[in-house]
Amino acid sequence: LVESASHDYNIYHPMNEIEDWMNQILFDNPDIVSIERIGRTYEKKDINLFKIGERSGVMKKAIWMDCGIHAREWISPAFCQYFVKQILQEYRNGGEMAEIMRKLDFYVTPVLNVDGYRYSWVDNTTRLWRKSRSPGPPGCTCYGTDLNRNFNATWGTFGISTNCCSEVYCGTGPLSESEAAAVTRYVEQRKEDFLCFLTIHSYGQLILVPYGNPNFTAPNYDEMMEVGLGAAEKMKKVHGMSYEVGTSPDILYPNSGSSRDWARLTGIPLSFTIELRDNGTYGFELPQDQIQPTCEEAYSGVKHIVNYVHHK
Ligand code: ING
Ligand code: ZN
Repeated sequence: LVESASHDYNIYHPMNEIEDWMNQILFDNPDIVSIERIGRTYEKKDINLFKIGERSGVMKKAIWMDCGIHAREWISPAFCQYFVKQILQEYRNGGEMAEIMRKLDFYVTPVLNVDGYRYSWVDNTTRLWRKSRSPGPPGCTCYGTDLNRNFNATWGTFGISTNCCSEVYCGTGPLSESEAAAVTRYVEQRKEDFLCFLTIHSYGQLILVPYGNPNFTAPNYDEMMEVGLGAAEKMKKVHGMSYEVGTSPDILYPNSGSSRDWARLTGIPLSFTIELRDNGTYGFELPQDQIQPTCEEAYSGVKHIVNYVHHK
């Protein structure tokens, strides 16, 4: 039933192959999958989103997941691909996931930073690109804004740089980047329907909860910590890997302008950043033989969060 059998989930794929795979998934599962373009990148490439769930007469609640906001974090789009394959398979098998997908839709963007991701595939010299690919402001010759510093969440305050050559350049203003604006516009438009916002990164093996700004605490911080700790516990059971749970100021350092913080601020009750493997041995260049185990453990963590949302 679920075809796309020719797609190898244990290797990293360039953007054109991910696009072909998306179309194949749509072709094979037209009853429960649709694709929507949420916007265009600086280089005028489509940013495509899957909507996955059983069709229903009423507006369904939904869970958001984006991958590949940072170009070099190749394990992140690999996880979105695995996640989509897995929920479709489980839906067809009629288990717990079929039940969940009657009630909830999954909105999955496999690659948000399309320009950056394509650039990271050009050659060895661009492999570790992180940012978008828009040119800097007049007078600055560097390219790219850190999309995870560009959202409207105490923008430009912590963990950022105003130097356009920096890896954490926050842009000329909130949502100066079309990619961040696309997510914001799309989610804002029906934000009452989104029960949970998940944004997938690497590396560090962390589950981060809002906020990156140490001066603010989410009203349901305790709830998010409990759900996050539950997810980490499930993840450890799969291959024994530990994932730390907390806010970024508590675990590492403060930041601002992240999509996770913006999602919670705009009213989505649960919001998490998941930092996949590893802990720095290979960093962003995680070997392909770790794709499967990383996806298996992450899936088990995400499933814990999804189950919580479903039963809440
Ligand atoms: N890390 C995230 C980033 O945007 C983060 C999240 C922020 C982690 C602050 C730790 C501290 O920088 C990655 N890897 O992108
Ligand atoms: Zn990242």
